[in-house]
Amino acid sequence: AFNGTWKVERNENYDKFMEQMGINVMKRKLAEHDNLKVIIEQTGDKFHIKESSTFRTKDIDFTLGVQFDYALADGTEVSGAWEMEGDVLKGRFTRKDNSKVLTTTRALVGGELVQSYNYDGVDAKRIFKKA
Ligand code: MYR
Repeated sequence: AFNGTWKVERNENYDKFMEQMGINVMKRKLAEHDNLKVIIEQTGDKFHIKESSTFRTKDIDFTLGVQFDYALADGTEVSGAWEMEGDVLKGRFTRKDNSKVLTTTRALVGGELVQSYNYDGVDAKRIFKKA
């Protein structure tokens, strides 16, 4: 059900979230308008994701429940895994530099893909529309 091409349409509290992540104001301004596009291909419990934005393009492969490494667009490295709970993807990732946890979910809400983020007490959302 997550399969498809998703383009970010709007953000909620994303600037505050990135600030909590320690990202400077110039990068935050650019990241707020990064035109993020994710192409999701799920086959069973395996996912292939093509991420593209004004910062980079990147291919990611993961299997539900299996830990993998990922670098955020600013270079911050995390390690963690996605799990499926009902119809919701739940991710739990740990920053390698400070061991703090970043949790994230992906859910389909009214035809939109809603990705939520939590880091160090700050929540944000990015909402994607199907291309
Ligand atoms: C994916 O499923 O797209 C790849 C794995 C994602 C791992 C964690 C995502 C956290 C992204 C946070 C970005 C916030 C930048 C401050």
